[in-house]
Amino acid sequence: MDLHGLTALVTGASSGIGRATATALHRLGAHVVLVSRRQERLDELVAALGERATALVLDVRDPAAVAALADHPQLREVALVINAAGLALGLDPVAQASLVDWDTMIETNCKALVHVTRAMVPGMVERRRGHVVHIGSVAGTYPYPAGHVYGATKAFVHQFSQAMKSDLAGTGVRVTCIEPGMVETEFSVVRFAGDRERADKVYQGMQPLTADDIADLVVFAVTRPAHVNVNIIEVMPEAQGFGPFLVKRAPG
Ligand code: NDP
Ligand code: 8X3
Repeated sequence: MDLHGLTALVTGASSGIGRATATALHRLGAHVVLVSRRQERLDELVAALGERATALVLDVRDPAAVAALADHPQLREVALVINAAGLALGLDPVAQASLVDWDTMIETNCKALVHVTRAMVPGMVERRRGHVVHIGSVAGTYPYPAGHVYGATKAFVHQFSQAMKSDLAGTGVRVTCIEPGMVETEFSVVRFAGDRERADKVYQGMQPLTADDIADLVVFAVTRPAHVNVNIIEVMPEAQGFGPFLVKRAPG
């Protein structure tokens, strides 16, 4: 499908899923507006993409900067919003985990995502055209040890997305939540505070998904005919699965 003439706002565009999605949407003809905090990464992507790409350096946790997106000249007619900015921090059990990390995950994965959405959706409803894609996670549905707050933020994204669908039905604005399992990006390097060796171990001996695999699914969702809304896509590497319930038994 041709996305020529459409504008896509992509948060988290400096790396991983956001970057791959921005690149894929641009390849299909969209003008991409790239948001993240790292200017040099965005500048490098804009240079690689050439025309139809704009870098907007901002922290999505800054409510004023996010609210101002609604009036940005490049976003007045925005058709696609891809909420990919997000992160996991730490993998310590609930009694030891860092409250600062918890706050950062909640502020980024939940609060910032709803602020970006709230800034963009009114214009889309007015124009009777738009599509919001959230990047959730399997961690929002299936618990795993030390996944507590990260998983809870993604459960929030899942439910927010579904509830948005209720409100937006009939407005011409679509909403999709894509919920991946393991994708090799900078995700684990960020989770383990820059410890690349520990991050690499997460993907050792198995084939994880790639950011391009997820970008393909975003493209699939946004290129369906206008009457088709893909609600949720859950996706995992072939090598990932589910564990059994944990039962702690009394000794003896
Ligand atoms: P990356 O770390 O590669 O990318 C994360 C992106 O989010 C970066 O571009 C980063 O940009 C941006 N970001 C983080 N915090 C902020 C902020 N405060 N303001 C603006 N931008 C921010 O990870 P992924 O691509 O893997 O992650 C993308 C999304 O996918 C996240 O929501 C993640 O939870 C989700 N996900 C990832 C999975 C995985 O296994 N990789 C699986 C399931 C879901 P910068 O640092 O430049 O600001
Ligand atoms: C990240 C997916 O399985 O590493 O959202 O928690 S997982």
